[in-house]
Amino acid sequence: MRVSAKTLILLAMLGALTVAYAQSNAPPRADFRFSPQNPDTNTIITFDASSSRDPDGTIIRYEWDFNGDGRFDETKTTPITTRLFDRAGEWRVNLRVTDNRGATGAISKIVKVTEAPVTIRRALLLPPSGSAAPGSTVRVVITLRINQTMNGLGLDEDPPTGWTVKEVQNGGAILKKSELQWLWTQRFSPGQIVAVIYDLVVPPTAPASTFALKGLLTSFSPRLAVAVVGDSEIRVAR
Ligand SMILES: [Ca+2]
Ligand SMILES: [Ca+2]
Ligand SMILES: [Ca+2]
Repeated sequence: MRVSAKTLILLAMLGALTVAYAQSNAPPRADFRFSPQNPDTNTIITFDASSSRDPDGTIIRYEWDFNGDGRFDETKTTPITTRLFDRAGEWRVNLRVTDNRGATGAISKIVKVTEAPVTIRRALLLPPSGSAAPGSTVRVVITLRINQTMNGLGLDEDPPTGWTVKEVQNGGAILKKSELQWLWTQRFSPGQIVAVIYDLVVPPTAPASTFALKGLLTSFSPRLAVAVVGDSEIRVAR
């Protein structure tokens, strides 16, 4: 069979096109939403990037920079994440998505965070493994940063049922131990920091499971009731 030069050129062109097609990869388009729209420093914000798209493949990585410094603070393979902002401000949140062939897309949005009258956080001091053993002690540190003049502050914590509580530091409050409730009679001024510390003893009989801690901060003036945010789960491993 004789193949003309013209046919050979056509075949070569077709081959090049096929290679180019196989190698081409449309980049993904990044997009995200967040809610609520007007968070304060005690609001857990949900960031949802599931409206990001890759026209010819799938998105395999979501990288988040929450403080606009260009360094990613969190990398996930799923599109939804949450964040608390400790300080008020207009935070630039950057998202970079990566598709299954390594191409990226990015988007940036501003999240306006206002300052709550009092910013409250719970921190749990757990072993490096991240879980607690039955019979061990977990230290709980609750920090209040006062941002407005406040009167009649109260804090109520609800540890898992059957866990023993040991008071460590009451931050100038009166502790009603039966309720695990702290009450302050004094007036607080902006800039004051208050720390309440207590220890929780994991029952020796506790099953391997995850236990939730709940807390509520209330104030008489301004009238306020806000859930304690921050660390809220203790994983028990046997
Ligand atoms: Ca792609
Ligand atoms: Ca960052
Ligand atoms: Ca309580």
